[in-house]
Amino acid sequence: MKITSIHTTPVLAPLPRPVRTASGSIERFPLVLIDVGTDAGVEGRAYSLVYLPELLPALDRCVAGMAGMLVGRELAPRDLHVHLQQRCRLFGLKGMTGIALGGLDMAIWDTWARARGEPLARALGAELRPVKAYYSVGLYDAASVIEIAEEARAGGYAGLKIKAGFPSFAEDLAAIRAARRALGDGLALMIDYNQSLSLPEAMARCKALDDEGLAWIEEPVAADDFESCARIADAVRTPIQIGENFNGPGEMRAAIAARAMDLAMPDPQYIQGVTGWLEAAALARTAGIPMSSHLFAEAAAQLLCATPTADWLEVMDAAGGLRRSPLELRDGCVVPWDAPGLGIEWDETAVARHRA
Ligand code: SMN
Ligand code: MG
Repeated sequence: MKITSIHTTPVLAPLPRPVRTASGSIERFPLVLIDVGTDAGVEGRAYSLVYLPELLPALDRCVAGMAGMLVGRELAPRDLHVHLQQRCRLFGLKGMTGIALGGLDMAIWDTWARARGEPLARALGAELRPVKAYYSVGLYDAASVIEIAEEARAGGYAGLKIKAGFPSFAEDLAAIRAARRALGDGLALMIDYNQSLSLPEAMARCKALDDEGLAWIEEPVAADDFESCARIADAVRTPIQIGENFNGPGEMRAAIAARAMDLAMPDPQYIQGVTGWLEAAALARTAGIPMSSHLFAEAAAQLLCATPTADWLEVMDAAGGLRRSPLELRDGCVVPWDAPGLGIEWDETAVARHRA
């Protein structure tokens, strides 16, 4: 089966509310939808995303340019991944090219699984099963976080992740304690500093939070500062979580070697797609590290079924406003769709409405 076309559509996907973090705010999610056509009539799709609308045109052109390297080739996901890696070796697969590779790789694997009429997880040799999920939101203070915590409970999630990194630690602590009170003891609570702290400030705040019963503290310092992450992980009992910024499985291997984290949460596009995720899952298994997901809930629901140390699925549903089907939550878990591939079907009216 050969690839005959790959089309890209830049969109600004609607969000129920802006995602405010200590390192910037996202009002709508800039996505590049990727649609693959084959000479057998099988079609597949996925998407890439970037956090800044100003960069959406560049990502769209980058995905389209790399897509052109695949048209006319056999639909063999692993071979196509190697081909793109080789073509881009001189230029490098960091940043825009890395996320374009990730999005294209997801779309190719989706098409491959659809050609087999199976959900991706089953086509990879794993059975579908519910995956515990947490509701992921932005930065909320002690007053506004209560409504968010109630939404997490009402939504059927097993946990809630809030952003942290207010100007004062007292504000962080107040929001965390308010969320904990509103959640009760049954739901997990995680926080995410989005790389906003210096090492001394991170050490102070993480130590001061050690008795708050947090499931993890995420990206306290710069994501690529593995040495500082390792020092924090050594100094506090609360698990330190990083991974959304691993540019491919090679960076995850380096982070594991540096003992930078207790937990890992690759992003399906940054880790360079299904191919990169499967390599990362093997690294997590050999290192005994629980592995969660970042964004891309549709792909994560399938991939975590095929991840030996699978932990949490993050639900910040970037593409939810463009899809025909909502994610299905049951008993604190996302139930992966028993549909071919990743199961993404676009609502074309919504896509047209939000086209950039
Ligand atoms: C995050 C990062 C970028 C966009 C949205 C959310 C955050 C997370 O780091 O872990 O969800
Ligand atoms: Mg994060």
